[in-house]
Amino acid sequence: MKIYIDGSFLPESEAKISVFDHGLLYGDGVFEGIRFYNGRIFQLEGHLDRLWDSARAICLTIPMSREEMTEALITTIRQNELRDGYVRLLVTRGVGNLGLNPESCKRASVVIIAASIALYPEEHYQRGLEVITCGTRRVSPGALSPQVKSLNYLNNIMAKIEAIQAGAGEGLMLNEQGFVAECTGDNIFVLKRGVLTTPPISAGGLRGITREVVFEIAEEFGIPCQEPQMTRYDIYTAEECFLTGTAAEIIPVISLDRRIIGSGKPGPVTARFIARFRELTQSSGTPIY
Ligand code: PXG
Repeated sequence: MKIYIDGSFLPESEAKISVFDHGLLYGDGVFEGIRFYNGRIFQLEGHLDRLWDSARAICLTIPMSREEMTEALITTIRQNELRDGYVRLLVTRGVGNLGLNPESCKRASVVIIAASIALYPEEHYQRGLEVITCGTRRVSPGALSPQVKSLNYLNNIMAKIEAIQAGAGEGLMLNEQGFVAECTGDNIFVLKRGVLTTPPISAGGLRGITREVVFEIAEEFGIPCQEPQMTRYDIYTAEECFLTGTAAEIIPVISLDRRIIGSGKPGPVTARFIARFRELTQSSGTPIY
């Protein structure tokens, strides 16, 4: 594997970041997780928009242009001779001294890892996921906007640990008011009486790129989509439920807190969304080769 660090391509054993990088010392930095399929980068512009927005929100200057970033991404994938996989793109605050002040960091570092992804097991898509509600609340937007895809994912990790300990496939996170925000690394949708619903961004979830693609598919299908404040009740009483994320794509949910959702099997409308999503991943995107 060849890893991009600040313009160089390094083998895995040499791809290292300083212990004085504030990305490590404080989680001070931002990232994106991007997929490429069939030799094309999926939803590249959306990911770059979000990366630049995350950086701007934390006063971090990305030390290259969007065009240079695109070039670096494409070159990294080419160097690894991949056509399908996952890219982890990080921008860290860079090397500084032992103190919070980011001004001690002279230059941000850019790291790009392109890997062939370990997909979620196919049985998860066939059988559907069991989800539990986590006690850990999603961090409040007044403390740190959940729109910043920062290198500090402890809030989500604490919730993920709860889900794992409960033997669940994913964990549902509520906001401080008890409304549904999202899952630890995915957005959530439910279907009921022909309407698709997902929590509004104001509830504290990330504006997921896959979430946006699902809106487009819903429009294509003529399925109305709403973003009301949601509670767990709306999920318990749904006919179908699924999660969306770059890693998971679209994955059916069959229970929440051991209460069966709908028939207890992945729903037929969910299956249509999955099929259309897979078509889009195979047929759209920024060419790599
Ligand atoms: N919410 C959170 C908190 C996320 O981190 C999503 C929703 C879905 O957003 P996208 O844009 O991917 O549709 C994410 C994204 C991983 C992994 O390794 C997690 C994400 C993306 C890629 C990999 O678990 N989370």
